[in-house]
Amino acid sequence: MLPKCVSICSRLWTCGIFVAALAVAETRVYDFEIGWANRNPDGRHERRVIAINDQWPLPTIEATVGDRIVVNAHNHLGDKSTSLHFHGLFQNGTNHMDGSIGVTQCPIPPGASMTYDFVVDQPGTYWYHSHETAQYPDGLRGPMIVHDPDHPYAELYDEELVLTLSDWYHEEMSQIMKDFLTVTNPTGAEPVPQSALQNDTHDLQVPVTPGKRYFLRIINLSAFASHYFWIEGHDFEIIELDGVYHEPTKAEMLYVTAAQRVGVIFTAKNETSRNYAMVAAMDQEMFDVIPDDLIPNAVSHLVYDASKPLPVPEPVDEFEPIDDFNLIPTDREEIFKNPARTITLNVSMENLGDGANYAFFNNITYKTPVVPTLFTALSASGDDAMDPLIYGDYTNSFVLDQGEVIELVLNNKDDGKHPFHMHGHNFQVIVRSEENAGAWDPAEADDFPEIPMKRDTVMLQPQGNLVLRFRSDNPGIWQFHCHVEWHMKQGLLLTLVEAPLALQKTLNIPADHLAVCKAAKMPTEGNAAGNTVDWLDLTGQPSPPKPLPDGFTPRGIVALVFSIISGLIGTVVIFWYAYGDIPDESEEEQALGGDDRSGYEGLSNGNGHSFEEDEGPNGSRVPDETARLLN
Ligand SMILES: *[C@@H]1O[C@H](CO)[C@@H](O)[C@H](O)[C@H]1NC(C)=O
Ligand SMILES: *[C@@H]1O[C@H](CO)[C@@H](O)[C@H](O)[C@H]1NC(C)=O
Ligand SMILES: *[C@@H]1O[C@H](CO)[C@@H](O)[C@H](O)[C@H]1NC(C)=O
Ligand SMILES: *[C@@H]1O[C@H](CO)[C@@H](O)[C@H](O)[C@H]1NC(C)=O
Ligand SMILES: *[C@@H]1O[C@H](CO)[C@@H](O)[C@H](O)[C@H]1NC(C)=O
Ligand SMILES: *[C@@H]1O[C@H](CO)[C@@H](O)[C@H](O)[C@H]1NC(C)=O
Ligand SMILES: [Cu+2]
Repeated sequence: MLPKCVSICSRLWTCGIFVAALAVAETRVYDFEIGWANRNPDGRHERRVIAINDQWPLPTIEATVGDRIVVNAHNHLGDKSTSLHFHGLFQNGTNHMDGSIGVTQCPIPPGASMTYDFVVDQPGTYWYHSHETAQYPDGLRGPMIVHDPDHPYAELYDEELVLTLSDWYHEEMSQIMKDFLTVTNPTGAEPVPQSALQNDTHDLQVPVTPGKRYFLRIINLSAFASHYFWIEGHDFEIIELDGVYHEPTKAEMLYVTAAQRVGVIFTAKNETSRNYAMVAAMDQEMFDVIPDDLIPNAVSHLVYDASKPLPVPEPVDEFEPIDDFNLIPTDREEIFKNPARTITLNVSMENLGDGANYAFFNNITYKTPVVPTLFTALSASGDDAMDPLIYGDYTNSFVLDQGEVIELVLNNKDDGKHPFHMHGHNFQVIVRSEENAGAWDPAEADDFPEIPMKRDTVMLQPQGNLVLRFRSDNPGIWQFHCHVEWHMKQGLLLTLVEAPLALQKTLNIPADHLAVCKAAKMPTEGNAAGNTVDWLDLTGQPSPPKPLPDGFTPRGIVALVFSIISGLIGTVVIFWYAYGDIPDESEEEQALGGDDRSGYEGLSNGNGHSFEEDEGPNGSRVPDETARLLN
C-alpha cells in the first residue's frame, strides 16, 4: 500500500507566498492499521506476525529532510497494546511522539488509535518499531529512510538499496516470555532464535547491474542476535553509521548489533560470469545454547546473471569485522570537553526473591511507573520537576540541566553483550573497551579520540566498559536502554529527564494522546506512583520483587534448577517444595542446606548468567570453531 502524500501547499491558501521556502517540504501521511497476519518468512514455520495494512514485511516509511510525517496508528491486534517508536530520530520539540510506553506515552490499547506527527530534520537510515515490551520481534518493525538532497557522498553511488537483517523466532513473544522471566530460568538464558533473515526472507535475490555503484543501507532489526555481514568477492566503503555520515572507510566484513544501521557503498563487478553470496551470520557467542533447529546464517545473493547458479558461501575460519571505532564523522565534530556531569553506571544481572534473573543499573532494575515519566514532568511544579525523587525509585531517573556536556560511563559486570541505545540523541563514543577490560579507569583519560565516532547504538562488551558523551540540548524524557528485547524485559533501562522546565514551557500533549491514557486507564498527572498531593510520597509505585533472602544465593538457584533440567527427578520435588517457601528464610535454608553450594559450582559459570554444561533443555553445547563454518 502506498502512502498518501499530501503537499502542505495544497492545503494552504498562503502557499504562493511560501512556495520558495517550502519548496520541498511535504507532509507524508501514513494510515497504519496494525493487526495480525500469517507468514512463513524462513520457509520452515508459519506463524502469526504483526502486520500493517495486512502487509508484512512492513512498508518502508520514506521522507526527505524537512518533511512532516503523520502516522495514524490504529491498534487492531485485539489482544495486545502497542506503540510506535521512530528509532534514531531526535524528536526535537516533539518528545511526546517518541513512542516509549511508560516514558512518553501510555500503551495504545486494542481498539484505540494515536497519531504520531513530527518533522524529520535528520537524513539517514532509521527504523520504526513497537516500544511495547518484547513486541517488535513478532514483526512490528520496518525501515525508515530519510533522503538527503545534499547527500555528501551522492557522487559515489548510482543507486540505493535497503537491506534488513533480523533474527526470527518461531514462537510468539508472549509464549516465549512466559518461560523467560521466571524461576525456571534462573540464569536469564535468552531464548535463541530459530533463523536469521535478510529482508524478512531466507532466499533474497538482489539483481545488480555490472559496473553500477550501490549505496546499501543495512538495518539490523534483531531482537537479540548480532550479525556479521559480508558480500563474497566484494568489499565496500562505510559512509553512514546510525544516520550519521562518516568519512568513507574500506571494509570487507561488518559487525552489526541489534538496532544499528550501517550504510555502505559497493561497486558491482564489470562482468557477469557468476553470482555472489551475501551472508549475515548471527554471532553465536551471544547464545547460551545452540538449539538443534538453529539456522544461524541468512544467505542472499547478488544476481548478475539469473541463468547462473546461486553459490553456497565459502566457509570462513574466523570473523574479522572492521573495527568501526576509528571512523571519523563527516562533520568532524570534536570531542565534547569538560563534562559538567559524569554518570557512572554499573550493569549487572542478578536473581531477585522470585528466583528470576533481572538486569540492573547500579543495583536498580527498571519498573514502569504508574504515570508515564513525561506526564509526571509536565504536571509537577517547577521545583518538584527537577527533583529526581518524584520520578520513582525504580525508573533510574537522572534529571539533566539544559545545554551541558554529559558523560555516561558504563561498566559491564555481566558476561553478556549489551547493545545500548539512547533516545533523543547521538552520542560520541569516547571509549569502547574489549571484553574483560574491567571497570573504566579515569586515569586513562588522555587516550580519547579527538574526533570520535557518533551514533545512537553501541555495544558494551562482556565485563568491558564504555564512555559516551552528548550535549543535553534536546529537552525531553529519553530512555537509555539495552536493545536486546530480553534484557529490556529484565529491566535494563534508565530515564534521562532532560531540562524538564524547558519542556513545561514548550510541550502540549494532544488530546488523542490523553485519550489513549484514558482508554488504557492510566493517569496523566502525579509522581511515579500517581500521587498528586505529596509529590515525594511514592506509596504504590510499581516495584521489583524483593532481593533474595540471605543465604539463598543465585548460584544455589542455578544449581538447583540445573538439577531439574538434568532430570534428577527427586530434586525436582524437593525444589518445587522449597520454591513455594522462598519468602520464609528458615524453611528455605533448610530445603537448600544453607548457602554453600560448592558442590554445584562446576555447573554454572560463576556469574549466574549462562549454562556451561553439555546439554541444555533445548539443545546441545555451544559449538567449537568448526561449528561456526557455514555449510
Ligand atoms: C528489502 O525490502 C525493502 C522494503 O520492503 C525494499 O524496499 C528493498 O528493495 C528490499 N531490498 C532488496 C535488496 O531487495
Ligand atoms: C544485528 O544485531 C544483532 C544483535 O545485536 C547481532 O547479533 C547481529 O550480529 C547484528 N547483525 C549484523 C549484520 O551486524
Ligand atoms: C570496471 O571497468 C572500469 C573501466 O574499465 C574500471 O575503471 C573499473 O575499475 C572496473 N570496475 C571493477 C569493479 O572492476
Ligand atoms: C561500580 O563498580 C565499581 C567497581 O568496579 C565501584 O567502584 C563503584 O562504586 C560502582 N559504582 C556504583 C554506582 O555502584
Ligand atoms: C550494589 O550491590 C553490590 C552487591 O550486592 C554492593 O556491593 C554495592 O555496594 C551495591 N552498590 C550500590 C550503589 O548500592
Ligand atoms: C534541538 O533543537 C535545538 C534548537 O534548535 C538545537 O539547539 C539542538 O541542538 C537540537 N538538539 C538535537 C539533539 O538535535
Ligand atoms: Cu543487553
